[in-house]
Amino acid sequence: MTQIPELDVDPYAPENLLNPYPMHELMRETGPLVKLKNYPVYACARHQEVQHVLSDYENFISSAGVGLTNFNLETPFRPKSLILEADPPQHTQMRTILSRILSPRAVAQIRESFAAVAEEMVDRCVEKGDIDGIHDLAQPYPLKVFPDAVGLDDEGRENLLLYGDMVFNSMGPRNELLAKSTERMIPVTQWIMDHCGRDMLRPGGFGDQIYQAADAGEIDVKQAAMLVRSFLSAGVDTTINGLGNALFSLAHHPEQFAKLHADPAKARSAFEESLRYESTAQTFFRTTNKTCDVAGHVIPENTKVLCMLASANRDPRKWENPEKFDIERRASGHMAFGTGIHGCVGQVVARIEGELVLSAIARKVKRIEVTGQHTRRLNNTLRALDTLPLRFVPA
Ligand code: OVV
Repeated sequence: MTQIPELDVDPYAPENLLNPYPMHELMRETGPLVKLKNYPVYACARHQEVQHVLSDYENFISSAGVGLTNFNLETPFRPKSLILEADPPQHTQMRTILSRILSPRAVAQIRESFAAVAEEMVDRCVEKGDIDGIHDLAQPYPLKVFPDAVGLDDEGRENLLLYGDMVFNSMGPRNELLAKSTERMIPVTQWIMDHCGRDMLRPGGFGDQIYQAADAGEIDVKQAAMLVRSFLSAGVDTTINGLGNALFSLAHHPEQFAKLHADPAKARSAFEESLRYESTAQTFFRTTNKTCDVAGHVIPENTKVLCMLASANRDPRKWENPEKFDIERRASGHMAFGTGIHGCVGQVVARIEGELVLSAIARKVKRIEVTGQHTRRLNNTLRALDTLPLRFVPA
């Protein structure tokens, strides 16, 4: 058996967070499985191996954390998520509840209200003309519709942004980025936990529906609060940057935007392609439960395996012209939502947010112009924009 190649790359170095694509190519072309020199982890960057590791939940577990930190060796950054950082059968029980609340049927009921907000916000952007794609649209939209659907009050929602940034930074090393985002950890965590209580959640919303599962005896109230925490952790920063990355990709590919404008029904596939092309969640880890085999290589027990989702989404073994942003391609099979039992439980909600906003833009905007240099917000896990100066030329 051949030796596993060792690579001297740091996925968390600022230059790689700013532009991860050369590093992805190096990792993919070095082999199906590589070892990192700077961290005690193995990594896979090709589509096939990422899919393998994420699908094999019995060998590649989540309960030791899905970030760089191995919870068998170090204390978690916060009490473990009951769904993200859990394995069957505990995971299955929680997943059943959240998938029911976020099912296509349930989400169909909120579609109209999500659409109304998208129309209104895009109208305001068109009136302004010169906008910041992040601050005027990609951020306010999810920050309005998702917490509304969960059933939160309007006040203090900026805490959701700070908390999301913290949670996703905590999946990387304890670097400057984590230190900076945890400066306000105590009050932000306090706000989040306070807002996981039933008294803070509007009757009938997603949050309240979790408590209804507690009423039915499926879980206890402490578990219910922790599941609300999962919604507040995973539902905002992800969709903000999914939308931001979609706007970025469309603004930088005017010929693709022209196709969307000509046929707004392409909004859904345009959003899907932008998830493939600029994946919001760049990485997740698993931990080996026993000695494992990946692509003919042996990985020892209790070892972290880094899955490069965004790299799998540009693997030429899987995709034709992966570097081309093409809203007409079939982007299904991408790893941006993960796959398997831990595949994003909120993906139905994420997709309608993307579809509704892109559909409104497609109809109301003739052309998107880039009017200045965008800036990035570096995060250990998320591909995130800070600013995106654009002009929406009205249709
Ligand atoms: C997918 C995801 C990201 C961050 C947090 C959680 C889930 C959670 O369950 O708390």
